[in-house]
Amino acid sequence: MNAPAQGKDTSVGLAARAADFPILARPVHGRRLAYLDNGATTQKPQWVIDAQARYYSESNANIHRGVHWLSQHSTDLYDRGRERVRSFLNAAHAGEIVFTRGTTEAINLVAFSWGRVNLKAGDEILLSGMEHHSNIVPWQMVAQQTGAVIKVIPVTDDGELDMAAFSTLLGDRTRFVGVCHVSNALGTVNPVEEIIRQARAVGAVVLVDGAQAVAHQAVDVQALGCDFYAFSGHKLYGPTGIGALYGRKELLDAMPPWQGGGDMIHTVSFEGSTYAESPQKFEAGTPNIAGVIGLEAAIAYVQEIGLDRIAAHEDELLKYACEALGAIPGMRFIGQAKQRAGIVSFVVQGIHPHDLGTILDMEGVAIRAGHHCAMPLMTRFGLPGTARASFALYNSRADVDALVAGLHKARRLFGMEMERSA
Ligand code: C6P
Repeated sequence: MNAPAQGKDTSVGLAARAADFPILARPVHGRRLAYLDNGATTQKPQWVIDAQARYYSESNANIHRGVHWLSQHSTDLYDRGRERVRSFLNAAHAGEIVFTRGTTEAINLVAFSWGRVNLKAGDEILLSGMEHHSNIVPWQMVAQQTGAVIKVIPVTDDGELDMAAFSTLLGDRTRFVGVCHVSNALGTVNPVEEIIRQARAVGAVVLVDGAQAVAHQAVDVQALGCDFYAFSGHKLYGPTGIGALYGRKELLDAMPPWQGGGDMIHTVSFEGSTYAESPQKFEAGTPNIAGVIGLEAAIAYVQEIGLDRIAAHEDELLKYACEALGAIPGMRFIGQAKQRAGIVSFVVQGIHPHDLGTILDMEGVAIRAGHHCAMPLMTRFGLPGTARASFALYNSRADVDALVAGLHKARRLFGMEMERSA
């Protein structure tokens, strides 16, 4: 086996940033933690943890309600968070940013507000075959209610979208196209610009699920030309329970609210209510104010480092990992797309992914094993699941080395490999 150079980290200098993330210093099962489950959620830098704590100790009050100073101060911080997300995605107006609990809620908002009003029997919803359940199940629910039909863009053996099939599937009846920017289960970066261009040419509305993209590459929703873009804060070094939906102003303005309550109304009487403008119209009830503060801090953190540097670092780690993992006997990569983000999905012949996950855990290596909430994709590859290592800015070659060593250990435990002599 060609062992990768041990220890020496030639990546573009970001691994030192691990010191910003207190959790990475804690051992797991007595081992140094190699956290490679960033697709599930990233760890949080002290900067984000402090921003949220400071909000509660210095600025906490409900927003949009009080005339008192603290409430106005808290409202200003919340609005600053919206402006930060607007600039992060390069949306034209802050009003095009709706805060949600995360990607899942953002997609449900579109499905239940836009979808229920705009879809009718016979209309076609086109989804990619590598969607996360979050971008499948809400559309199935709306299809059941409206009579719309779901069509699927097939995935090639390399884990890319079959673009010829996509063009053929697009037609007069296509009203909506839903596609992930980056596949959580394969790491494939989809050609979303081209998908959006073709979809909009037939008058379809396009939602891009950016859950696995925003922490790894710069996103410009105006350049993309998408109608909706969804992401979660917790995969972007921010807190859980907060995310955002970008929606084009004309669409958001025309969409009905999907939840009713305080803060989303203009007037209320028992005869009927009128609603606030977007985005308030979609943010019923007291929002996750501290989450917005944490998300704002997380975006500032990422912007300070630079997404280009993060992408280069993760790309270097991906190449290093693919070379090292590829040398392990019985290794099969699932997804070999030409454009990939820092995700490696694989199976090792003769060892169930869950067993791999458990053995690696005992070595301090955290990966994800299973169907990754992409069951139709696993079915496409004839697998119950895969093992997945996903990278973040704080990962280093040492983390990959720990993964490789853990996989050799798993093979030894399964009697596939002898102890290597020193
Ligand atoms: N994927 C993973 O380990 P939420 O849970 O709303 O923050 O994100 C849902 C979601 C939607 N789309 C994609 C492409 C995703 O990857 C995810 C979350 C995690 O891959 C948990 S299943």
